[in-house]
Amino acid sequence: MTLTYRHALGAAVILGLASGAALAAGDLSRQTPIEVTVDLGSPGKHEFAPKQIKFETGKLYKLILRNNSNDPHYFTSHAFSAMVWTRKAQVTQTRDGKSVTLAEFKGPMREIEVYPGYSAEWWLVPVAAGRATDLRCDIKSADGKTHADQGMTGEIVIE
Ligand SMILES: [Cu+2]
Repeated sequence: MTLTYRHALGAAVILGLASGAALAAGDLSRQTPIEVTVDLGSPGKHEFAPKQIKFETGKLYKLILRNNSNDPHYFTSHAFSAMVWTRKAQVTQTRDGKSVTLAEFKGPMREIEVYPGYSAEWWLVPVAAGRATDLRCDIKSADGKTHADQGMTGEIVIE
């Protein structure tokens, strides 16, 4: 019994090695990520740059949300979050010229807030095509208006 089991296991390992490439090709989460950078605000301006973001279904993306402004900003689109599968979100920092990961979050993502001078990475695979027109930042300014009211809105297209 033990011998048979070992034999079967050995065969499975050999088979696994032989078909490793084919298996990896089917695992969409293990692709080399396509980098997409979105600037959340710029000094004195509340806006997403670019304002329209494009993705394709089935590809792994590293969506870099970079905040070079003086205010915190949200990246909120519930329509978008419902059309993607999240591999992880992570916070990185540059130390001695090298990117170091400080934290990694696993599970579905709804929105991300990025603080001034920092960036966050959202690793995702779009699983449905469509148009999300609800991208916005709902942070309130001193005058009571949200950043979205001041133009910090955008659109995400998944083809
Ligand atoms: Cu904002």
